[in-house]
Amino acid sequence: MDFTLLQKDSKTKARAGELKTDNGNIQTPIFMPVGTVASVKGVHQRELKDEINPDIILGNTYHLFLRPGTGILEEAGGLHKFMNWDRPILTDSGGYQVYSLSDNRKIKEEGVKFKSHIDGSRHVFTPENVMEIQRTIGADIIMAFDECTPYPCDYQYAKRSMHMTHRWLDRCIDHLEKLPFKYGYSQSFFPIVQGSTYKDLRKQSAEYIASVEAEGNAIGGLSVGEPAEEMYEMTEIVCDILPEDKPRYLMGVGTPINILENIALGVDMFDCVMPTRNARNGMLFTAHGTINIKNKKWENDFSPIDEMGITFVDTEYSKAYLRHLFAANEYLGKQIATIHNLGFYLWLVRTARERILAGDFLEWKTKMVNQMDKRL
Ligand code: PRF
Repeated sequence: MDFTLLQKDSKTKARAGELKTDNGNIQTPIFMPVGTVASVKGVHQRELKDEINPDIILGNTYHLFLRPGTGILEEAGGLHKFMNWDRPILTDSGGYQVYSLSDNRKIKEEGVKFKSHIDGSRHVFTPENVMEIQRTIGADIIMAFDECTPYPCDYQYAKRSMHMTHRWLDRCIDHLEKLPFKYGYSQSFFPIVQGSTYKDLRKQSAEYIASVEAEGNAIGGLSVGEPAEEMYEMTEIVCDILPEDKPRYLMGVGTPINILENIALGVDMFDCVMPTRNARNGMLFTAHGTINIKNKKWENDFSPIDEMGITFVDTEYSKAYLRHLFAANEYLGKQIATIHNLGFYLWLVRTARERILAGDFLEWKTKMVNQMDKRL
């Protein structure tokens, strides 16, 4: 993997770059649509490629391990072939899903014991087996096994957990060296900064993560309920320490405004379920604010879903029609809303990149943040 920094913004810490992987190039800043179980919910791969056009998508180790399991993925020749997606994929390590989804999890130095949210079956994740599972899934970028602390989190817990995440990182790295690539292309490994909302812990963690000199670095443990200002403060501290010539990935963030603010602090990569999950609940993101399409006010509004027309659904369907589909609980409503939201998120990061390259990112960001902070 090779990362080239093409432009640094002069008024903010925003950057535009290009990340090259064996399965294709990624223009940064980028948003990665979440395809948890080998599917970006409700969107065909063809629509995803032709209409939404992300350079990379995300999958989840936790889910793919439980279903379909590594046996099937290996037989298929890896996740790309299994799901018919020939562009880059990143897999999260399970170091978050296991805490948010499974029952009865027990975190120890050795690893995490948990019960599947699907059938209650018992499993263990360790730094070692999570590296093995991610080799078999075969994503282009794989993540370290970490503990994502909750918010709020007391200082002593956050400190102990951060040190354990660092020890787990060493185990991930040691073990990966013993595991060859499986499918003829290489995989890059990203470690994850933790440290909750404590400045000294964040600094310490960022320094430790930087010291392992990985091909890219991630920031975890944020957007877990803390105020946005606190998240930005932590991102800034961490980005100022992480190496400039490596991509920075802020995990699980966030709203369109969160994304622009974090780009301004030096983040290059994002993922979040918000555009897809909120779409299924009838929430649409636009350049002028958010829309709850279930609201009665759209009942006889025959104007296009979004005048901007980023994807075909925006201009081919009216708000009144989409509201009707939600009222009637039709699948198509969720599909249309998902395509709209992902199209908008990808437009947002593509435009941020253009503005960084053109030199007027700050002016554009300020205008957009103001505009988007509304409910229509
Ligand atoms: N760790 C991992 N995945 C994550 C997070 C984390 O801290 C977050 C936090 N927002 C989202 N996804 N491994």
